[in-house]
Amino acid sequence: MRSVTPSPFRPAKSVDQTILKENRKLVESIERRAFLRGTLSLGALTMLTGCDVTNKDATQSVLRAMSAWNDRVQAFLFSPTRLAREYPASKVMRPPRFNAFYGREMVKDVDPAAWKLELAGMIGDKRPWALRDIHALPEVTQRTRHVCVEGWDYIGEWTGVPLKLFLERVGADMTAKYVGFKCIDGYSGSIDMASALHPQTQLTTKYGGDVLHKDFGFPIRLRVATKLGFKSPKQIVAMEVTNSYPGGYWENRRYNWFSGI
Ligand SMILES: Nc1nc2c(c(=O)[nH]1)N[C@H]1C(S)=C(S)[C@@H](COP(=O)(O)O)O[C@H]1N2
Ligand SMILES: [Mo]
Repeated sequence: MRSVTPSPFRPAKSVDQTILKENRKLVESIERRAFLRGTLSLGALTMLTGCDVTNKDATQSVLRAMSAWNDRVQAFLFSPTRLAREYPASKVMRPPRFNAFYGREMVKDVDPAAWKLELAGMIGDKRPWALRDIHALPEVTQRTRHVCVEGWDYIGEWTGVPLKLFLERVGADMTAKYVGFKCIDGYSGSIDMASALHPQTQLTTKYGGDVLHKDFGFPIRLRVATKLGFKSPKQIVAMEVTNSYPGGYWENRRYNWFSGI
């Protein structure tokens, strides 16, 4: 991770400014280490808020301010051209490691003939896409590291159409702020446009050279090599280009929105 030079930390108004000012160094170091995990200890929270952590409103507003600060810093540091490291084929894990907000036995089957990708928002041609039309688009392969916020990771091989190419193809407004996704299991997620246009961000159809297994996103999933795993929705059914912040399943549960790695 690149280091962050001291930046103005802007806490919520309800918080004692003096305490935050005095502890700025500490606050920033705790905050840097904690944002990747999306969690803070009770002790750290007490330090940050300078008050009883059972005061839920003050704690929440500090966390919200920190998360917003994280998003701004990360968006600022993000380089649209810097590539995530790629690995040799021998390092690829087969099968990959499953994760979802529910058990594997609950993963839904998808009928590829009936499945459609719905398009919404700032897109010129909003006609839904059939799977065979997505398969006909040019694909690229990447071998990169998938990092889950829970603290595990693996190297995988994903093949699919670069999201940038797909966005161009449907006439998306590339000046929009967000691209949002909805999934068959009720999961959702959203990314900033710069990350959507990154060369390693793809709509994935294959893992390790084979058609995606449903557990890993069949028929299509997003793969964002520059972000934590929860930013790559699986089994996508709808995509939206928008200027209104779409949030997402974990994003709405307080995970840091940008979550760059
Ligand atoms: N539809 C859907 N996509 C999802 C999730 C989910 O619960 N549902 N979990 C996310 C999380 S937290 C991770 S780490 C990755 C796991 O991807 P994998 O099973 O291919 O390793 O999927 C992400 N995409
Ligand atoms: Mo994850």
